[in-house]
Amino acid sequence: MEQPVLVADRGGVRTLTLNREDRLNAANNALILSLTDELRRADADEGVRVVVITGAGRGFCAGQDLGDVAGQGTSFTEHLHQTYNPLIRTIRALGKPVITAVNGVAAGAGASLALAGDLRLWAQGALLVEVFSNIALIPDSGSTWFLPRLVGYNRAFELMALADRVGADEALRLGLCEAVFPDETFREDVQRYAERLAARPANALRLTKQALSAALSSTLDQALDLEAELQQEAGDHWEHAEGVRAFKEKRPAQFLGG
Ligand code: T3D
Repeated sequence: MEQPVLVADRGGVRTLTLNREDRLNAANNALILSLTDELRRADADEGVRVVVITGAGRGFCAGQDLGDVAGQGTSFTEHLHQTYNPLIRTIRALGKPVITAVNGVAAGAGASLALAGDLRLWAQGALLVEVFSNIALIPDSGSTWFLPRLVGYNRAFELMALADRVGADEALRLGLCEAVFPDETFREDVQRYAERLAARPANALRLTKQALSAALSSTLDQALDLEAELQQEAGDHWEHAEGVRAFKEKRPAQFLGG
C-alpha cells in the first residue's frame, strides 16, 4: 500500500508530503493519523528544526475524503475528536515551527490545515476554499478559530457561507499567507525559506511560539507574566550567550549545534 505521508529530511527541515495525489490529497483516517504521528516523531527528533507540510501533485489537501465520510460507524463528533482535532492541536503545540506549504487547492479541512501553520507559504496557483457549506457542513478543524482572527468575523462568514475561492494574491492581501512563490520554483523556494528558519535559534523560537500561542487567549497581564517566565528560560540557554558574543565579535551568530 502507498504511504499516505512521505517523509524527507534536508538541512534540518523535515518535509511531510500528503500523498494521495489522485484525490487531491483528500484526507482519510490513514492520512490524518499518519500525519499526526509524523509530526510527533519530528518533534522528538533533535535533528529536525523545522517541519514543512505540503501536498503531492497539484493539490494541497481537498479536505475530508468524501468517499470515506463520518456517519459510517463513527459520529461526526467522535471522528473530529479522534482525527482532525488531535492533528491541529499537535501542529499548534509542536515545539518547532511548522510551515504549511500550500502548493495547490486547500479545501474544507484542508483549508483549516493550511491556516494552522505557524508560517504559511503559497504557490501562485494555490487557492483556499471554505467548502464545507457546499455539502451543508460547518467549518471544522480550526477554521472557525483561525479565519475570523485573520480576516474578521464578517469576511470569515462570507467566505464560509459562499464558499468562494481565495487565490494567492488575495490570500497575501488578507493575511492568509506570509509569502507567495512561483509555481515552477515553489518547492525549492519553500526549502530555502525553511532552511533560513532552521538556522535561527531553535530554543528561542520554541519559547516564542509558546508565548504567542498563549497570548492569543490571555490578558495583557497574563502575557507579561508569561514573557517574564519564559525570558528566563531563553536567557539561561546557550543560544543567548552565543547571540550576545556574536554581536560583540561582529560576526553572524551560530545557532546550529550547541
Ligand atoms: O467526517 C467528518 O469528520 C466531517 C469533516 C469534514 C471536513 C471536510 O473537509 S468537509 C469538506 C470535504 N471536501 C470537499 O467537499 C471538497 C470536494 N472537492 C471539491 O470541491 C473540488 O474537488 C476542489 C475544489 C477541491 C478541486 O476542484 P478541481 O476542479 O480542481 O478538481 P476535481 O476534478 O473536482 O477533483 C480531482 C479529483 O479529486 C476528482 O476525482 P476524479 O473525478 O478525477 O476521479 C475528485 O473526485 C477528487 N476529489 C476532490 N476532492 C475530493 C475528492 N475525492 C474525495 N474526497 C474529496 N474531498
